[in-house]
Parts: sequence; structure tokens; C-alpha cells
Amino acid sequence: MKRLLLTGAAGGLGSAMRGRLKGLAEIVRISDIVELGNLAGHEEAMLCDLGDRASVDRLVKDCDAIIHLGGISVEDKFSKIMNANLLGLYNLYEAARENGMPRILFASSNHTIGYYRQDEYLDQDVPLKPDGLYGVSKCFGEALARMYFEKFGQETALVRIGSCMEKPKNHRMLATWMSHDDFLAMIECIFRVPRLGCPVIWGCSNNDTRWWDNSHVSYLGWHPKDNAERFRAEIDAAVPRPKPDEVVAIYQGGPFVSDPIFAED
Ligand code: NAI
Ligand code: 15L
Repeated sequence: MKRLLLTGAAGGLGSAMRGRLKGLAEIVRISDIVELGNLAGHEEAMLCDLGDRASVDRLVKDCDAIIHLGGISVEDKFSKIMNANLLGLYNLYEAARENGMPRILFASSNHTIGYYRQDEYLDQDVPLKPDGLYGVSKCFGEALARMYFEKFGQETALVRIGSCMEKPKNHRMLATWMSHDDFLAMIECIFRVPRLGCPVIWGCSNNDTRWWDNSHVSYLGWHPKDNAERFRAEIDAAVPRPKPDEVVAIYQGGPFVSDPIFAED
């Protein structure tokens, strides 16, 4: 493809992935609300507040595909979540509708279902159980994307990412971890499959203790290769194992379940 847009490119996941996208498109348009640093030869940068409709229109113009990582990524004040994750997503989908409906990967989250217990194995059809306003905003994003698919045929991969980082940091992440390599392989499948639709895809590696069933998206040809189990001994040595009655050992959303509703200023 000619041009791939990556939002949230200055964030943790965006920074880790941006250099790996070179093979996917001639030009990777990277974007964030904060500075993006030095550009590689295949990159172009555009600063953009997702809450600003005109900026998002300019951002999406001429893009053939979008990896949407931008937004508030943890529990926060509703006003911040509303601007980036609610208004921002509406702006992105309206801009896409007016610019040829490029295929979108939406970074949803396991916090859409955070109140399920860790002894439950989930498929893509389980009722949502968000564990905070951040999780609710991702449920909104999934519903918005689904509506644009049904109404207009806009394709989106709703990737409920578990914990995508270099390595798992605690016992819960032995189930939720997705390696950067596996995420890249998923991205390639999402943008190469002839017909995507609007599937939920659970974003975790091939972890022994995973909680999520991806059999409904076998048509993508995505076969995650990493397994968090190889970090178990390291985590056992470095992190105290939570007691069985602690929230982080009960709920899939882990510590997010204990977050308060943050007050506005
Ligand atoms: P992050 O917080 O490090 O990066 C998000 C980026 O979005 C930041 O660089 C931030 O400046 C930008 N942003 C925030 N508000 C914005 C606005 N109004 N306009 C434009 N840009 C704005 O988060 P991370 O970890 O890189 O996650 C990326 C995406 O993946 C997020 O949408 C997050 O919800 C989702 N996700 C990540 C997981 C992970 O394990 N890293 C797990 C589940 C979901
Ligand atoms: C998320 O949705 C967050 O964006 C990320 O920072 C991680 O905390 C992840 O979920 C997780 O549940 O580990």
C-alpha cells in the first residue's frame, strides 16, 4: 500500500511498533498530540489532537489503512477520555468515511471485559463487562466501529489487546501478554486478508494460561508464536505472587478493577 497511518505513535506501543511497519507501506504517516522525534526515511509526521475534527480530516486524507493506537490508555478523568476516545473516535470514523474508508485496526482493550474472572474462558460474543470509564470508552469504540461497518461497510479489526509490551511484568500478564512480534504478525494479517469484516480479535500471544478464544478469526491466518510462560520463573523471582483473594488475582482486568472514578478539577 502507499500510505499507512499510525496514531498514538509517540506512546509506548506506538514507539515500539513504528519502526517495524516499514515493510507494510511506502509511507508511514505517524501522528500524536506530542512531538514524535526524528523521522525515518519512510515516515512523515503530523501532530494532531484527535478531538479536533478538522485536524483529523487532514490526518486521514490520502491514507490507505489506519492503525489507531492514539488516545487515553488508562483510567482517567471522563473529560480527557471523552475528548480522545469518544469524540476522537467519531472524528476518525467520519474522516475515514469521507476519505475512501481505509481499513482500520482499532486498539481496543481487555478492559472492555475486565470484570470477568480469571477462571473464565471467553469467546468474542460474551457480554461486555468494562472495569472503568476507560473500558467503557473502548466499548463505545467497538460499537461505533460496528455501526460504521453495518451502515457503510467500513472494515475494522477490534483488537482487544491484553498487555502488549516487551515482556510480561506480573503474574496476571502471563495470561494477557502479547509480544511485539505477534502484534506485528497480526497487523500484517489484518491488512492482507482479502475480506476482514469487523471481528473482535483477542490480542494475546500463545500463552499457556490465556483466557481468550480466537478460533472465530482463524480466517486471518494469524498464528501467534510467543508464549509468556518462558518468563514465569523470572516473574516468580521478581514479583510477589498475589494472594488468591486479591483483585489482581480474581479479575481479568486486574488492577483496573480497583480504580476509582476520577474527579474533574
Ligand atoms: P500510551 O498512553 O503510551 O499511548 C497513547 C498515545 O496517544 C500517547 O502517545 C498520547 O500522547 C496519545 N494521545 C492521547 N490523547 C490524544 C489526543 N487527544 N490526540 C492525539 N493523541 C493522543 O498507550 P499505549 O500503551 O501505547 O497503548 C496504545 C493503544 O493501545 C491505546 O489506545 C491503548 O488504549 C491500547 N491498548 C494498549 C495496551 C498495551 O498493553 N499497551 C493494552 C490494551 C489496549
Ligand atoms: C490497557 O488497556 C492499558 O492501555 C495498558 O497500559 C495495560 O495496562 C493493559 O491494558 C493491561 O491490562 O495490562
